[in-house]
Order: sequence, then structure tokens, then C-alpha cells
Amino acid sequence: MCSRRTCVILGVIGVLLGVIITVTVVLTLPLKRTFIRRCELFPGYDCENLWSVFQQAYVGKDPCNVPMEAYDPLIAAAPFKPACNRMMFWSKTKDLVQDFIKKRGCFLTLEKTLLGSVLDDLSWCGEEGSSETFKRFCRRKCENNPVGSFWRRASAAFADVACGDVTTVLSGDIETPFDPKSIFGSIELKRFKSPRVRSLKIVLVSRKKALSNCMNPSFQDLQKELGPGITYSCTEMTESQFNECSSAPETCGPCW
Ligand code: CXR
Repeated sequence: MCSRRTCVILGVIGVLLGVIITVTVVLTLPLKRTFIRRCELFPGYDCENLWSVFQQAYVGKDPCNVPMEAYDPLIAAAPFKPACNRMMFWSKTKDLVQDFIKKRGCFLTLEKTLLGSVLDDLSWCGEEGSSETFKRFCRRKCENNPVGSFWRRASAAFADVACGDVTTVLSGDIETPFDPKSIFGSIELKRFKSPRVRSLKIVLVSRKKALSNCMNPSFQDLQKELGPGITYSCTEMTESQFNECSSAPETCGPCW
């Protein structure tokens, strides 16, 4: 057996190890569980491997120093597939679009793809010198935070595969529906390439009293960013017209 002193030291080490393992499991598991559970809804992927590739982007890193390129391996492990004429983008209209998508399943948003759906509405970060994933108290103020960088990287890759007629849902409840600094304006729109993308269909939805319409000057900025070969059209809708559209059949038939 061990001497009293050695036994006490071994006991303390044992307890410490137990605490460390418990803390790691408690802090990491819930996020991992959500990630894997959502991932398993998509057949044909190795979800454990995707989780480990995902973690490598931010674990052990300063949470203000995770650039969007850190997610390149993750995007490469689960690349986006093009869905011509069915891809839907949005800015400042997330909940509206999510309700719409539930009913009109023919459109594809980033949040419906594997990578978009496993991380939708989640928060995560690492810490220098730690192998853990934290899901609370993750700072979002700095630009290169793990969550913001993921959405920028994933949005870029999703827009890269856009083709045909692309739809974007913007808010008519604000004075500047097209915001060049938003992810849609600064990343997605710039990646649409002619002739792969033929046109951009803007759906401008107002919930309350509309503060902007299709003549809004911000759409001139949009046209400049769009590049020469792609034309845009714009349709104004109230929230209820938009929702009526979502109760239409499963096909992506014309609604705007
Ligand atoms: O124009 P943005 O919307 O900045 O970004 C929206 C576009 C969408 O077309 C979508 O494809 O970028 C993609 N996207 C998400 N799917 C997403 N899910 C959650 C971008 N951001 C997403 N988030 C979080 O919501 C991000 O933290 C992001 C914010 C979107 O804000 P906004 O309504 O201005 O900062």
C-alpha cells in the first residue's frame, strides 16, 4: 500500500482528475450532443468526424482570433450542393423566412443544409491553453469570433454554389433594406457569378407599415455589387401575402 503522505497526494490527484473530466464532459457534451443529433438527420455523413473537424477550427484558440478560413476543412468535409432556382437568402428576416421554409419545403436556405442546421442558433468558443468547447459567455464583440466567422465562411461557400434564379428575402420594415455591411450584402451577393446565376429575385416583405419599397436607393448599391451579367427584380409583399405564398404546394412555382 502507500504511505499516508503518498496516499493523500494520490487521493488529491484522483479527485482533481475527476473534477477536470467532469467539467470537460459537462461543458462539451451538450453542444456535441446537439451537433451529432442534428447531423444524424442527414444520412451518409460521419458525424463524429465532422464534430472533430469542427472543433479544430476554434478549440485552444483565442476567441477573438478565429478567422473564417479556420472553417475551410469543415466546409471541405461537408460541401454544399447546388440547388438551381431554389436557393433562398435573407437579411434581417430570419424568423419570417424560417416559418416560410417550414411550409414551402422546395426552397433551400443555408440553415436547412447539414452545416447550417447543426449550428443554427448555437453559440460556441474555445480558450487559449484549453481543449474544451464553451457554449456560454462567448464574446461576440470582436470580428473574428468563432460564431461570426463560421457564418461568414459558410455563407460564402453556400453562395458559391448558387445557380439559376436566386431569391433573397429582405425587410421592408427598415429604411435601408439592402445593407452592404450585412453578410448577405458583403459576402453572399458578391459571390453570385454570371452566367451561373441568372437573376436575383428580391422579395421585400413588410410586417407593419412599410418603411421602404422597391424604389429604395439602396437597391442601386445592390445592382453595383451584383456585377454586369445578373439582373434583379423586386416584389413588394405584406407579411400575409408572403405567408399565403408559403402555403402553396411543394413546388417552387412562381410566387414572385
Ligand atoms: O445579412 P445577414 O443577416 O448578416 O446574414 C444573412 C445571410 C443569409 O442569407 C444566410 O444564408 O447569411 C447567412 N446567415 C445565416 N444563415 C445565419 N444564421 C444565423 C448569416 N448569419 C446567420 N446567423 C446569425 O445571424 C449570424 O450571427 C449573423 C446574424 C445575421 O444577421 P442579419 O439578419 O443582418 O451575424
